[in-house]
Amino acid sequence: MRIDGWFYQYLKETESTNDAVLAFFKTTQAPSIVRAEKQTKGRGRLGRIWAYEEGNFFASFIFEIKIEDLGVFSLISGLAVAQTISEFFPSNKVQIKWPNDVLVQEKKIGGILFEKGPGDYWVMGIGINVQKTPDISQTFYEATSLHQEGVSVTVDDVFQVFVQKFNHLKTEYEKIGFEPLKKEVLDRAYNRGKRIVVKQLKKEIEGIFEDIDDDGALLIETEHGKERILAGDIFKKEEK
Ligand code: BT5
Repeated sequence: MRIDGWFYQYLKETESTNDAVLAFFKTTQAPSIVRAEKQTKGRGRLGRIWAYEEGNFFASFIFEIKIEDLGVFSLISGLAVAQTISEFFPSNKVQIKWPNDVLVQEKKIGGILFEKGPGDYWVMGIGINVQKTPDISQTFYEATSLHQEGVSVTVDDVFQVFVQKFNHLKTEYEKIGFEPLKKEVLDRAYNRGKRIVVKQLKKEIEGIFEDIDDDGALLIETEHGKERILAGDIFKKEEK
């Protein structure tokens, strides 16, 4: 089956749609999507888990990305999730926590995982809490769902809107570049202008979140000057 130019497969259950889409791609050899009703071993970055609850959204997209565009696609994917949620919800409340966590009222409602596929292909896995908020109290994020925020919508509607938003942003980027899209990313950016701590595997960097560059990197002003950051988790520096 095809949807808006993508080969499409729907699964009742799978361990991770990021793995399932790689298997599907072996048969399609073209941009493809796998969506699953149930995901039993969903993952986040750095070996973290992505919690499953019934009625939530789990899908992975595989398509070609030039390595130099990866940072921008990472942000565009978050923007597409934010725009999708905004379709059902007052948009000024939906924020992007760099690079691509999507927050409502400072709580995480959507997450994205990019993983390398064959050749120039990359897998973009999207999780959105639609009907239920998972209990992730053991971890450092608070979570929410569209349902918890008072929005009643089906996962099919969320999927349809997401594909449309993502296709549109991808085409815009390919036609006119990142500059016009960057403005919306910055307008929605959580903690912009604030003092933040960026946690990386082996270090923490503290500074003011000033900007995002044309490659999607985070620019922060630290006590040693400007730093350009390509990966990490950002936290608000708690005021004392
Ligand atoms: C992410 O990782 O946010 C990427 C999540 C990607 C999930 C999709 S679902 C479809 C596809 N198939 C997969 O196997 N994965 C992708 P990260 O930034 O590392 O955040 C992980 C952290 O988010 C966890 O440690 C928890 O604190 C929190 N978390 C886990 N599940 C959550 C949920 N359902 N809602 C909100 N927060 C969650």
